[in-house]
Amino acid sequence: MPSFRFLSSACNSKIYAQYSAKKMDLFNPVGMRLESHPLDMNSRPERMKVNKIATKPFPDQKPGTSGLRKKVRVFQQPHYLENFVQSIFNCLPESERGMLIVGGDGRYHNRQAIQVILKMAAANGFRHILVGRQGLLSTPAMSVLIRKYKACGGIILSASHNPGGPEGDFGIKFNTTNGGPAPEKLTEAIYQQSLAIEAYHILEIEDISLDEIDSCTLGRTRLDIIDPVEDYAELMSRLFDFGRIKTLFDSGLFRMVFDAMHAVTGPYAKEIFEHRLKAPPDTVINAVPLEDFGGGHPDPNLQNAQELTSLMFSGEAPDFGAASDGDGDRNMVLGRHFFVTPSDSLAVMAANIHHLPGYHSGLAGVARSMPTSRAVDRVAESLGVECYETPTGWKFFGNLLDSHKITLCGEESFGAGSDHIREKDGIWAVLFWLNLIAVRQRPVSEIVQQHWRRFGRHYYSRHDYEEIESTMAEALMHRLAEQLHTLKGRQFGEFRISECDDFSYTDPVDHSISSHQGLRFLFDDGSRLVFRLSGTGTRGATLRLYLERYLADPARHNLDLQQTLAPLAAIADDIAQIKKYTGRDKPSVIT
Ligand code: G16
Repeated sequence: MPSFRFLSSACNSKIYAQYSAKKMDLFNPVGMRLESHPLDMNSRPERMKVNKIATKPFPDQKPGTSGLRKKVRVFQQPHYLENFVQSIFNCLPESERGMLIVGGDGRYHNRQAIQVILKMAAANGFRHILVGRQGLLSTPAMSVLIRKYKACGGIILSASHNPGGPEGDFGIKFNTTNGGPAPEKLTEAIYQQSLAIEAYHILEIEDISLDEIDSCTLGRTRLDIIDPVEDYAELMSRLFDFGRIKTLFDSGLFRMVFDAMHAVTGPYAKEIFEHRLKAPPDTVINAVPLEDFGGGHPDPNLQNAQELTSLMFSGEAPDFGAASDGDGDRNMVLGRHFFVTPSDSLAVMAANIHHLPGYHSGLAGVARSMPTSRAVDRVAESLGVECYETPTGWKFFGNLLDSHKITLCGEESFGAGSDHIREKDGIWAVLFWLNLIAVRQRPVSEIVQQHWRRFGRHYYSRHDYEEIESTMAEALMHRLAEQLHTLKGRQFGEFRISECDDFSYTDPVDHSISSHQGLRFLFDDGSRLVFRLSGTGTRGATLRLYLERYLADPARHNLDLQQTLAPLAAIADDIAQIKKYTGRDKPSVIT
């Protein structure tokens, strides 16, 4: 168990004083079972008042690719957060309301939302709650904790890589008992609950201080404020060869910079890279989590991680650079003057995983989201293991991981992970690369170029058209889908469309079907175009165009990326009329 301190504390005494003084009545509006508290606390269960608050449904609480994401001010509407949280709880049978874990990425509105959730969780009969100190927990750490302590689930407050602050975004997602994002069946059930909700339940208590590691009781619920880093760091030290990575830093010849982007991974990175692996104290930059991420956009890509990117392409560039996003599940890795695309990163990981102590037995299989480049498919083929193609969204990897069909998975959207948890994991990916560099004793650029020589290079890029009018975005997709049957076989210069479809996925484990997951166009030469609308934006619609071109010849592995993809971008505009529908003559973000 984590290092809980069972002391009578500020947290305890404040609450006890309040409730013994007011002698409030506990009633049980949800008919929850009030068996005696299973845990031997240094305190007695207090009688606290549970309020049943009447509410009306909001029509817009349908979770997207990853939970419910909206502008902060949407979440600040009275009852908005409460309705969604109660809808989650209503989907959990009372008998299963054991341990709940709560935490977030520290963004604006986190602190207020966490107080509401703690009070609601206690009122709804959860027997035990763990919350990260200061309300902080990265998404991967949440997954670690749920699995380690066999919790019935966790609530993460984050809008991931979306900007924060009063004008920024906020989000809430629920992870289930396997530590992974709620599958579609559950998110749909939560949505249906939100459309029918009439009341929610909440304890009437003052806010709880979350600043120190501590324990207390909320009525019959035990609450532990825990170190958000400890369990996560401990798992990482078992997966990777920390001794070997330490020698890399000890040598004094290897320099790394990790940009935490003022988001949640600052404390994790400081502990793991600087304290445990003994990297120099200035290795982690922008390490203090801030409510508005210091005004930045906590999305680790070449455009948003500007400080790191400039450094990595400067004369002062260290050997290795990395960054993670708002909630710590995304990663970007760079060598000196060299960017590793997330798709290539996944393929290199797959080809080298046997070098790492936590993965000696190699790969059971791999998976990638459909728009992710097919670089990893080639590795899987050469290793003779299955490569699964899933829709965008980490939740689709859950069943494959749980049934041991895959060991490693990843997405073009700067996400990679393994069967160690059920989320993508930013710091894990950075440690993977550090361990690999320590074993191979080669710079990042050489490791990747060697990989290309062996497997060929998939030139790959994503063009985003953000905040376009939703009706126009849907019209573009609709028109393109209607043309699928006429486009098959069409020639565009040297490129010919050999196959095209509206991607549909049948989960090999539970056989559930997810349709309309993006439009794919495959070309004779192995090139590919994919169109889909983002499921994580909070304003208008975002059209994502994914471009991929495969070149096997090593003499053509050092071409300019966007120039190499330009003929495909022109075909994309031709078939989808992007300029006409979006009103833009170029993408807003290119990654
Ligand atoms: C989320 C999901 C990812 C997905 C990404 C992009 O990431 O967890 O699985 O790839 O969104 O989704 P979309 O293309 O629909 O915007 P994160 O890091 O935002 O949680």
